Amino acid sequence: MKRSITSAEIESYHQDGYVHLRNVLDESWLKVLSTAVSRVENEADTQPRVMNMSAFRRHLDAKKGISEESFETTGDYLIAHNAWQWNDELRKVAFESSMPELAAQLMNTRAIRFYFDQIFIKPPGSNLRTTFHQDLGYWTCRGDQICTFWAPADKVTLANGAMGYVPGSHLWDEEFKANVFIDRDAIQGQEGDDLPDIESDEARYGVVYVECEPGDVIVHHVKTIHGSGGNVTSDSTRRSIGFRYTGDDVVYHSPPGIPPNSTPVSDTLVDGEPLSGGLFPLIWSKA
Ligand SMILES: O=C(O)CCC(=O)C(=O)O
Repeated sequence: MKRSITSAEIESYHQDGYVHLRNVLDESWLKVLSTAVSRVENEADTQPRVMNMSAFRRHLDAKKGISEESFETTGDYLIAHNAWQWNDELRKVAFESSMPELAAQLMNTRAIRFYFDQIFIKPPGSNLRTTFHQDLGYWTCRGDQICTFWAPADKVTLANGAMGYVPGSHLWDEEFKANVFIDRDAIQGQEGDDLPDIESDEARYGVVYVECEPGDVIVHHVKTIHGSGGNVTSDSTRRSIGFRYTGDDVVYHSPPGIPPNSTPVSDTLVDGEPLSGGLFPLIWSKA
C-alpha cells in the first residue's frame, strides 16, 4: 500500500526544516536500495566516482602541517555522487518509489525534478563526523522547494552515525559558506556567511539527533543545518542515500566555489532559468 503523508508531518517539515517519516520504503524497495549501496561499496576501490573521506582527511591534515604520526583519523567514510547515472537500482528507487510523490506533497509543488543523489557509507570504527553544514552552498540551484530524502539501508543509532539537525535553521536569513564536509574550513571561493561553530555547543543550537530504521526516511530542507557523528561501533555499518528533489520554484544558479565532480553543473542552463533537461529529469507531475 502506498504511504501518504499526514498534515502533522507536513507542518513539522515546514516548522523544523526536517521530518522523520517512518515506513516509507517497504521490503521490496529496501532490497533495491541495499543492492544499490552494496554495488557502490564493492566498487569503492576501483570506482573513481567513490571518494574516501579518510584519504581526504589525511590530505587536509598534511596541508595543515600535521605529521603522519599525529593523524587521528580512524576508519573510512565513503561518499559517491550521482550514482543514478550509472546504478540502475538506485535510479529505480529515486524515480519509481513513493518518494517523489511524498516530496511533492511535503513541498506543495505540481512537479518534481530529480536533482542528484549522494551515498554515504560509514563503516564501523570510523571517527569521521559529517561537519554541520547547509546544503545550499554546495548546490547549483536556488528556491524554497528543494529537499533531501535521506534513506538509510541500515538501522541508524547515535553510535553508528545518526543525523543531527538544527530545528528551524532553514528559516534563518543567512546563506552559509559550504565547508569541506569533514572539517569546519570553508571551501575556497565560497560566498556567504560563516557557519557558527555548532559542534562546540550543540545544546545552544538545540541539535536533535534522529535514530531510525531501514525503510524510514528523514527529509530535510536545503537550508536546514545538519551533520552526523562518526561510527564508533565495532560491527554496525551505517549506509545511507540522500535523494535530492526539487519543485516548481527552483532555478539554476551556479555560484563560485562549487566543489568539482559533486553537484550537477549544466552546459546549457544559465543562472535564473528553471531546471530542465536530462540532467534534471522530470520524474513526477500532478495528474
Ligand atoms: O550521511 C551523512 O552523514 C551526511 C548526509 C548529508 O549531509 C546530506 O544528505 O545532506
